[in-house]
Amino acid sequence: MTSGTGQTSTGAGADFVVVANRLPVDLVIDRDGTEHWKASPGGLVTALESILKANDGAWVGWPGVPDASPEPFDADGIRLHSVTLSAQDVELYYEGFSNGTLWPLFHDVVVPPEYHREWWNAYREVNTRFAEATAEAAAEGATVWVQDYQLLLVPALLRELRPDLTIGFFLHIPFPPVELFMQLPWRTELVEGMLGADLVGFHLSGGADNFRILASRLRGHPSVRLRSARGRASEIRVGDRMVRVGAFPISIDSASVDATARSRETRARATRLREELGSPRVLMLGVDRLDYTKGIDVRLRALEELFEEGRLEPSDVTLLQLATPSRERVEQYQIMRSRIEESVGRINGSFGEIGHPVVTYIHRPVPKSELTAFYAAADVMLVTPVRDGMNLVAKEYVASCTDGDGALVLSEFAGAAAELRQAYLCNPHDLDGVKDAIMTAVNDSAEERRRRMRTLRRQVLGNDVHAWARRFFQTLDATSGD
Ligand code: GDG
Repeated sequence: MTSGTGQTSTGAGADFVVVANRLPVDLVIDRDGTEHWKASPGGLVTALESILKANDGAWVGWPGVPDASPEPFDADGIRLHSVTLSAQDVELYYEGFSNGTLWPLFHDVVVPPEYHREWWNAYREVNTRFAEATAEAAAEGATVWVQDYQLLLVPALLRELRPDLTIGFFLHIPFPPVELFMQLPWRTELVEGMLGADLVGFHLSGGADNFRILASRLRGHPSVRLRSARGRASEIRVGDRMVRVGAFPISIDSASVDATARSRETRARATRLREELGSPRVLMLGVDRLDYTKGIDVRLRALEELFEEGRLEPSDVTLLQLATPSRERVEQYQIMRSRIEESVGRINGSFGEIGHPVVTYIHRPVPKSELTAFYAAADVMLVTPVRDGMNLVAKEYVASCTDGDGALVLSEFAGAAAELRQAYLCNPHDLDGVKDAIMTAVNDSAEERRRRMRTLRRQVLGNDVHAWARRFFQTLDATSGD
């Protein structure tokens, strides 16, 4: 059997296939040219691992290095199928259409999206390659789960190749209002691509509503609202098929984060960290991929003004800001990085003391265990995106706050705000509002902070990523069985 990646695969295919831009492992090529694989265990792998193993599962994705085309291989009981991307594919499909067009458009045009036919052609071509690789990897009647905005065309392309499959699609980022989506020269193709799925999932019902309205405006696909036990859903008629659309707010492996945070090593590391940072009265924390949607600049401006106005005493406060490198070849990311680093320098120049900066800024990834210690050590977590599909960092902080004394300042524009109502919510476009939320979080009594955190922890520990995947599959099963 020849796969869409031009490689030979063996066996009759998998009963359950996940399709995502990236494989759950990265191919690493050392300086001397030797190749090895490194696990990149994201939330999705954690959520799907047991289902993948129990169902003869496979994963289709890009190994993260241009032109790499390894044979399908097994890793931890999951069969991995690589889709080969050339350096030009990475530039046009990934950095271009995915991250220069769709990402900013779907995040409320925080920066202007660019529309280039060359990017679109590459996107369509690469999506076709993913669909072909998946068609080869899936057994007769298999269930396929396509992930995210890089692969919006895959559901329809795959259905054409393999009408026997049950296809789910989940979008990890917000789905924009109709008025914004309509800017896309290729809007019809993209919506039809998504409608190739049996179930289209979003984090929030607002995204699902936007999609439903768009599908009926653009192509006259009629839709009906459904009432389900777990909230609203709807169905869209596409020819003789019904496509179900619903909200499935993603979560984290809460129990595992909680256990790591409780461990003796983490607690010791958290104590040491506070000492290393000069034992501040208030330790604030920001953890983000360095992305212009995350509002790192917003929180820095808020802090700077609070220091200037004397509402916060610099010697009392330290902000630890972890900004993991991301999409570094995309121009808007370079611009944002310079702006953030300039602010950090300015704030430290004005308010830091020798040996004691007020902002400690780290621009490199840290190990997961270290990250959990950061969460456990922090008094106030700052999550201030101008738009975010969900924001798992907010949930990870809550799960790590095992002593119950911590405060989450959370943007209303993060999907997580729909569930985490007891956070110190703020509008990131209203700087005074952000400052007030930070001050309330700092000045509230320990009792009030604990009361809020108790409710937040109930929410996060009671709704984990396993429940998320279960709900999606139950709905997908019900949809395909109709
Ligand atoms: C997209 C959507 C949605 C960060 N730095 C390090 C590190 N991280 C981990 C965090 C967290 C993850 O990365 C980031 O997840 P977010 O949800 O905050 O944001 P996106 O990357 O933008 O994710 C988002 C998500 O998809 C899921 O659907 O919530 O809205 O934009 O898990 O912990 N992990 C380690 N070192 C780091 O330095 N180990």
